[in-house]
Amino acid sequence: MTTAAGVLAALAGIAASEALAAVLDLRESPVLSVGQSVIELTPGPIAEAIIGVVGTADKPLAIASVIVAILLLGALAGRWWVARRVAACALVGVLVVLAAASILSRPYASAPGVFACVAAGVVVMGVLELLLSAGERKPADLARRGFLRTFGIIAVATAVVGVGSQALATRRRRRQEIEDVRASLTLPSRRVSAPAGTDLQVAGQEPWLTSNRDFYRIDTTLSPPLIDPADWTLRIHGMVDREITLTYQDLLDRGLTDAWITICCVSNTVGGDLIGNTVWGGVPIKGILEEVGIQSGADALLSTSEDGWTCGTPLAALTDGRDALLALTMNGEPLPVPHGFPVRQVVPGLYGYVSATKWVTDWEVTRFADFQAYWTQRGWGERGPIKTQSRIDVPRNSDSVDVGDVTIAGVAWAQHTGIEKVEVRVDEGEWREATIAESPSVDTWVQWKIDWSAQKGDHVIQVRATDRTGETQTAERADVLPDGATGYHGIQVSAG
Ligand SMILES: Nc1nc2c(c(=O)[nH]1)N[C@H]1C(S)=C(S)[C@@H](COP(=O)(O)O)O[C@H]1N2
Ligand SMILES: [Mo]
Repeated sequence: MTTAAGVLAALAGIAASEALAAVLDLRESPVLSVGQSVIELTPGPIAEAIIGVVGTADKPLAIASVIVAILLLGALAGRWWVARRVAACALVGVLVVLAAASILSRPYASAPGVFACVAAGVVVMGVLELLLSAGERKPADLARRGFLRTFGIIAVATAVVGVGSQALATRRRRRQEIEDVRASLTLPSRRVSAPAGTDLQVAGQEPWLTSNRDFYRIDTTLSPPLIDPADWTLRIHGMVDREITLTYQDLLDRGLTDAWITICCVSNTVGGDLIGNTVWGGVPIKGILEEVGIQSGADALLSTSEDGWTCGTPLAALTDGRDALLALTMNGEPLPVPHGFPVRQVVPGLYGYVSATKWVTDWEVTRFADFQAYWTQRGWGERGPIKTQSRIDVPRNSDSVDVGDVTIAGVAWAQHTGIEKVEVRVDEGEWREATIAESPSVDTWVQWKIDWSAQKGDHVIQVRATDRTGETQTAERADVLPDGATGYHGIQVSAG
């Protein structure tokens, strides 16, 4: 019993240290570090003899022997725990000190690494205490049952933590590999700044050009797919004359087109911030579809991502000449991993859920009548054209402003139609037309601003936009479900 408790306590300690190493993102876990130290401290001739026998398995062998040694010493600590507590604690303490010394002697010596060793020691003693001390004051029968139950619980927890931390560590390494590949790519488009006149530079206003870092992110994945561009392919099939499979290099060979496009989420509430604007670099989807030849009767492109998310896009929007792209870059950089690296779709004028497939790997040309995509299965609209909207960014809702001159500013969007005018009213008075900034295309949002002479008291400010077909956004409030929110954005401020 005491031996089993000791071994389990040692395993729990190892699992805890591995978990901390994974969570704290350590270069080496304590076990790995001690294994390295063992290899380095093994005298040359002995090391050579070992390598002669086991070959390149010397590293796994070193780690395995470290683990076996820890388990044996754990068993010993278990046997000593009840009768020779001080000796048992000292044994655990010596192990912790040795592991910490090993960590500190490594090139990437780290305080968190030492912390992981100490925590492991605490876990070992905690488990021994739980398993072996609780039974001391109970009749043998009860004690045995209690021991088995506690033993089972700790064993399961140890297994879960152990496996989980290995999985996390593996994923971390893979993410780093993909980030390194991404950083080493040199693509033919470069980071750019906002074209002149697009940003009104009103203090507190969101920039016209959204940085990759600040770009909203929406997807159904818990952790983004990690795809090496060298392995990426896009299979195109369905109602086409020729099935083809494209590689990343195929796309690069076609040359990248840059386009300013504001994308937004159907879940963006009135006044919300699930919207961002940047320059995307990619290959026009239209040309690719012409190459494969769309058969008559097809009206949809069903795209699937590496993680199995699906999206149905009207073929009309992909072939009418707008800048619908298979994008490789976002503001001149390879797509960030969370935004679809290595390749995603971007289509002006459609909400993301029906157009902007990230990590896209499969295209089926088909009919809307023949499938339902991820969100349409869940009650969202089939087509998802973006609704004209406007938002007040300055002042903020509930702000206090000074009496007198106040600048009201914000953004408005009607992707692929363009914004004709933006109007603002205070306290349901007359609509007054705001100044609209420049925009390089009808596919982006525009900034607007207007001066207001605030009088003392509380006020309600509202905004509305009119698109270039002359249609003014509706005042009628609609929820985001099923196909996008409507209504005027309004804020309350008090002037004093
Ligand atoms: N693979 C995949 N692509 C996806 C999604 C997703 O869940 N999975 N979400 C879509 C939705 S709803 C939106 S609004 C946009 C958001 O893109 P972003 O995260 O780059 O801003 O991605 C779209 N592409
Ligand atoms: Mo979305």
